[in-house]
Amino acid sequence: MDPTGTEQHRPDDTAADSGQEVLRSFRTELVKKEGDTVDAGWAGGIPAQYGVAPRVRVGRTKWFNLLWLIPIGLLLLIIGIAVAKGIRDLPGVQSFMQRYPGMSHLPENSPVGFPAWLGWQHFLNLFLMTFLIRSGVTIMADHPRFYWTRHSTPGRDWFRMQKPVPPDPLYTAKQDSITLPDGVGLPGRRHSIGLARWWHLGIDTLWLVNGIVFFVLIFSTGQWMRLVPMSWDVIPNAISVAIQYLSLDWPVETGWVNYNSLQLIAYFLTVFIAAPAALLTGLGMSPALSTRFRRISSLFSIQAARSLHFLVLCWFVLFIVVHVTLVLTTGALRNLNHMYAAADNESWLGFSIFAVSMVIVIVAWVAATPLTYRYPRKVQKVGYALIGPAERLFEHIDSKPGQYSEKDISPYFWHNGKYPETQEYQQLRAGNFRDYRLRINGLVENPVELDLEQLRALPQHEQITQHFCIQGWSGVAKWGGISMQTIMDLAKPKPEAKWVIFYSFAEGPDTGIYYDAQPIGQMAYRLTMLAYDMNDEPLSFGHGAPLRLRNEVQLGFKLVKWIKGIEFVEHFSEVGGGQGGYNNDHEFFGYRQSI
Ligand SMILES: Nc1nc2c(c(=O)[nH]1)N[C@H]1C(S)=C(S)[C@@H](COP(=O)(O)O)O[C@H]1N2
Ligand SMILES: [Mo]
Repeated sequence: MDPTGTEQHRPDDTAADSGQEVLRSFRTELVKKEGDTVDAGWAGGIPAQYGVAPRVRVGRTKWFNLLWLIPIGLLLLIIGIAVAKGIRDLPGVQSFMQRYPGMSHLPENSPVGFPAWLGWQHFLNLFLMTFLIRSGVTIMADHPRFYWTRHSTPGRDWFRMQKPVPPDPLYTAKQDSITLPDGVGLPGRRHSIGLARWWHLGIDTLWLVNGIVFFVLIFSTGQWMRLVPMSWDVIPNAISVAIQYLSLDWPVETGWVNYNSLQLIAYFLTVFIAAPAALLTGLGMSPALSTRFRRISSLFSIQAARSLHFLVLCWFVLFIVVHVTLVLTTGALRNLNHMYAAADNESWLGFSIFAVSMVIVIVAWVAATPLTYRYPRKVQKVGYALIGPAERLFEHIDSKPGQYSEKDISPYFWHNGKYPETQEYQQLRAGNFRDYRLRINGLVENPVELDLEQLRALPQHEQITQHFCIQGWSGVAKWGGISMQTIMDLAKPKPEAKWVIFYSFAEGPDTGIYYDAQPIGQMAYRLTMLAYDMNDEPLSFGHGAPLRLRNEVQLGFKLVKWIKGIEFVEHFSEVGGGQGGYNNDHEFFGYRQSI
């Protein structure tokens, strides 16, 4: 590491004049982001880094490159066609197909045709899904690995789009992140997860509203009967349809009245299984919910939720590819009239409406990334307006203490962030933090400076909890230190104090020290603490020595490491860039990201 030593704000005779020093705010060491756009200097000038083709682990150490699925899929398709053609004329198959022509009977009262609202909902769904998928993949690219347990142990990932984790013990998750081409990701640039999350969570609320309207309408109009298999003969009928497709003698299209059974199963799975699963697995990734609902999260860990969320995406992508192919190859004009003109004929009307809607989709697709780079602050604001109410709801969930036991502690705990390089910090570290002082000031009755001995003399608090980095990895560790309540009892915040700022010795990627603001209400939570020990040893350099924050209803980026000061303020807008934290100021994260 290169000690730049650009900051020398702690005079050597600190102890002597600590009387005034204790009142001095560290906010002068914060640097505002220059220009509110995303440009070449993004995230401290992090260079583009493309990952590797997606791979799935087979056995303990072998990795299967998923690009092989393309030739394998084609080969299987050809074999399938040959087999279907070969068996279709066999007498047994013939009588099977007569018995099961490919469609289940509908109830007498089921509706015929498609209402216009369905066309609108279908379009909105498609439109919103383009943003959801692109931003979702961008979030994935920030930690391009998947795991099944809450430990994100290198080599135990089941999927990766990145090389194996190098042996460097201080390798960070940020170094591990990968770039997506701008038109693919939303926005796509390496480590643009803050903006991708606004898109993902913000659009998601709209998608949910559209979905709720859809469910209400299909149940109130009887349209649901056309989407739910009501007899087991749907299975032999689906097999029959599969034989008809594969033997290239396709079933007669009757979608206006009744879907064929294979179609029915695909639609049923998409509407009633995949869409709710997308929501549930999404919620399963919430740190606030997973620490609160311990029982569920011990069976269904945050990493399992993230893996399943990704598999749901794979289902949607597969569905979209097959669905679009079949719509366009089984009588495109009639099919497009069904969904876009609510009519069952072969005029060009449906196609024309479809074409206009596609222009809208394509323009939005092409514009989304450049607009995000130009107006990231707006994306942050609109995203927060959309998802903020739900986030505020979750952040009032206080988690229970004693979350995990010793045996749950992760064998590997990722590092993240930018390490402190200032001379001030190097000197303290060289002196084993003998000269370290934690400064607590701002809107408090009793501003104080405490050295490590004094901190260790305060009542000790321990907890075993799960850390969740916004990038996607997690890990369980035991933390030892001081409950924030103890600090509050000592410093006595005034009634005007509503936010607590934590300042770090370390700079962020864009220069200026790292900091974060937290609502004072969360400081009284049983699991909010300052940690000086990790897994029964003094906190290591990489994990934040000598002191770091733990607040278990917040994501990792809020948990400032290498803390040098705590300041109680009325509102965070007076501090730094005014957005509530370093990543909020510089990378457009949210100040409330409990989910
Ligand atoms: N000072 C400082 N604190 C920081 C960061 C940082 O860059 N600087 N990164 C944060 C992020 S993004 C995470 S996930 C956690 C990582 O903590 P760990 O390295 O102990 O796993 O620290 C947080 N605290
Ligand atoms: Mo993080």
